[in-house]
Amino acid sequence: MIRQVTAFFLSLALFQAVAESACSGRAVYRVTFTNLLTAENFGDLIPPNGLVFSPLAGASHSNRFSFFTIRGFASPQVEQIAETGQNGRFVTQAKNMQRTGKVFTVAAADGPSLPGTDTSLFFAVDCARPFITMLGMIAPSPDWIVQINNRNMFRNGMFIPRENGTLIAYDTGTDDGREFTPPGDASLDMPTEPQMNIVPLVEDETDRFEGRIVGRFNIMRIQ
Ligand SMILES: *[C@@H]1O[C@H](CO)[C@@H](O)[C@H](O)[C@H]1NC(C)=O
Ligand SMILES: [Ca+2]
Repeated sequence: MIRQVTAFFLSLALFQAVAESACSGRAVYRVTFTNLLTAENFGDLIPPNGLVFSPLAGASHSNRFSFFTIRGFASPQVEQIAETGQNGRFVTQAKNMQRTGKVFTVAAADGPSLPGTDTSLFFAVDCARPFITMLGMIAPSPDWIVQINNRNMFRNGMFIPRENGTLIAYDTGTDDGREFTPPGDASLDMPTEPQMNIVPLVEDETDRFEGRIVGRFNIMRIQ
């Protein structure tokens, strides 16, 4: 019995060694968000000039750190992005986390993604930090974001070559507003008390986008 158990743990250790050694090197990804929030696509559902994505921010990181998860609470850093479009607190947090080794690349766009346009950020990943998180506010809005989170670039023994998909709106759960109101207007700030989870906006029956795709993401390995 003891011998069987020992053999089991030995083979488990061997398996883990093989699994870990299967990853080596690093890769660089270009992550592009396309903003589809144009009047042409959404008509009367949104303001006539469309909606922007606030300057996107993101990071590559390990599985020991998550900037946010869907159905979790927004951090103050994510709340700042969701309600104001400013990513300063997120970027500061990510840079501080770089010193712990849990975050690899931190990237932020220098301007918003206008309706109908793309914005790309670049992230290096390695075996210890193969995850990418990137987000921006749908602006103006109360607390709605587009995002990819904790997306693993190392799958089935390789750094994936590419991936694409759709972006929907998420409600960050920190403000109760339902209108496309200008940011920074304190009279329109309606804090959600108590704070709610980050959830797809389509789960709210008043979803202004009626569950439609508000953007696309495209991930491409470039190195
Ligand atoms: C998205 O990915 C699918 C499946 O890999 C592929 O067929 C398609 O060409 C990609 N689209 C874009 C716009 O890259
Ligand atoms: Ca909300």
